[in-house]
Amino acid sequence: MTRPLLFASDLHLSDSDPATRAAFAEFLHGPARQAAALYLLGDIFEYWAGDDDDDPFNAGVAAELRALAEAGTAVHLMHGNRDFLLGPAFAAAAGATLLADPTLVEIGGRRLLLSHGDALCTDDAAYQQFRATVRQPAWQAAFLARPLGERRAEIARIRAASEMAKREKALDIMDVNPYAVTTLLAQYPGAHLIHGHTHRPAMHHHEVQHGRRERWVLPDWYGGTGGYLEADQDGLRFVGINQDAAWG
Ligand code: LP5
Ligand code: MN
Repeated sequence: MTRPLLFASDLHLSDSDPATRAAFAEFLHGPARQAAALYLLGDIFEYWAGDDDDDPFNAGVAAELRALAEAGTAVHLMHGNRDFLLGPAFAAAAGATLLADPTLVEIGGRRLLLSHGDALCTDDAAYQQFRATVRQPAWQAAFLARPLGERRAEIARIRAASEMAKREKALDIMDVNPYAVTTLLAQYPGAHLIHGHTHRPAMHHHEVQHGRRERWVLPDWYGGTGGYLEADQDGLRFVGINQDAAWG
């Protein structure tokens, strides 16, 4: 029996949702211990202002991830659109590796392409423009050079602007674009896609290069409920946390 790989995203961990924080701790001490590796595919935190943020909440999460890594489960982190400033200091504290988006992994002869998913929402032009700005290394360096308090205030402004903007957007532009999905998968022959971000857990099929590829969309975590995707030599399956996983 090979130990499984587990995939989760969009936990949005913060002080203001203690039930989800507790559910995550239980998950790290339970199913995650049996896994060969845990992949957290972005938006692990509600937002990330920089690795120098000394909030003990963050240190607590890092310590629990490190304990998991030290118990023998490899921990991998990918950036989301809310925590793309997670850096090498946090990764080191968490005993984790930071993955590029996308990253290809393999288990049981299956190729799995991992992504947060926001880059595939190509119809959301305003977001893609914002993303292109804030993902520039020079821009990030300048932002991180500002005092923590200023950064937090700027993030609060952006979050408010984002919430306003989302209210005006049609639901379908905030989902992945099918053409962006097939274009990405065409670069990775035979691979299936796993992503989060949209909070629309499901398994979809896409025709790519005369083959049928799967796209597994991870659930978000909220108010103590959540879920993850498990992959082993027998295949992939959703597992719910404090709820039924009726998505697959
Ligand atoms: O996260 P979610 O799912 O609610 O919404 C996303 C998109 N919004 C975002 C913004 C984040 O939620 C909040 C910011 C996190 C902290 C970032 C760290 C530090 C950055 C420092 C910046 C100074 O990602 C939302 C999508 C939605 O997903 C669905 O895909 O629609 O996108 C928007 O709403 C963006 C708006 O359309 C346009 C941008 C508004 C903000 C403008 C502020 C100007 C700042 C200048 C910097 C270039
Ligand atoms: Mn996201």
